[in-house]
Amino acid sequence: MNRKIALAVLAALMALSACAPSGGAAQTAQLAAAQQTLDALNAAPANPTSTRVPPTTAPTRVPPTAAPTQTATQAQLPGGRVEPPKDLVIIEFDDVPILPSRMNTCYTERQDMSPFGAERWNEGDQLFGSGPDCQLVFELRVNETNFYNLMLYGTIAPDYGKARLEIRRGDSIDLIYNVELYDPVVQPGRAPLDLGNWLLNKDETNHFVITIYDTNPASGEYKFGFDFMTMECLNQIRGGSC
Ligand SMILES: [Ca+2]
Repeated sequence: MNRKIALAVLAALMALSACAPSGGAAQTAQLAAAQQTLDALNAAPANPTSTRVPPTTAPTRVPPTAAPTQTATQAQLPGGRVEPPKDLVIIEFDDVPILPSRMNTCYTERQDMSPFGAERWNEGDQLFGSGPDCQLVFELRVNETNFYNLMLYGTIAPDYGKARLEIRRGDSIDLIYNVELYDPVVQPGRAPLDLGNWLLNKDETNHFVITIYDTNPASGEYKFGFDFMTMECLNQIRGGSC
C-alpha cells in the first residue's frame, strides 16, 4: 500500500477509536496493533530503497540540415530538373576528349544551338557531327566502384542518322540501343534516354561508344547531335561510397 495512504488510514482509525465508545479487549488489541504499525511507518526512512531513475535529459533537438545548394552545373541542366540527383557527374560531349576508335572517327564540331532555342540544350550547345560508319568513344571515369545510372541527352533532326550506343567495361562490350535520330524538327530528344544502371569499376577502363551506322530514308544523311550525359552514383554496394 502506498505509505501516505497507509498513514492516513491508520490516523483515521486512531481518531475514530478515540471518539468511539470502548469496545472491549479485542478493540483495544486492534488499536494497539494499529498504533504499532503507525509508529513503525513514521520511524521508517522515506523511500529507503527507491530505484527511481531520475528523468533523463530531454533529447537535444537536431537542427534541420541545410537545404542542398544547387550547383551552377545542375542549374544549367535543361528541362527544369528541380531535384538534382546525388553525386551527379555530367559529361558535356563537346567539352571532353573523343578517344581513338577502331572505326573512322566522325567529323565533329561544337554547335551553338541558339537558332533552335539555346536554353533547351545544356550550356546552349552540343557536339554536332556526321558519318557514316564512324564512331565516337568517350571515357566514363569514376572515382568509386559502384552502380551508376546513365542518362543520355541528345538531339533529333531532319538530317540525322541512326546511332548504336554501347557501354564498354574493361574487356566486355555491352550492346545497349540502336536509336533513331531522325525527326522532322530540330529539337532535344523527347526524353533523356535512360541507358540503365551499370556497375563501373574505378580500376577498369569504361567507355561510352556511339556508332553512326545507318540513316532513315526520310533523312538520307548521317548527321548527329549529342548534348551531354549524366552518371548518377546509386551507392548500391554494401559499404561502398560515391
Ligand atoms: Ca551541351
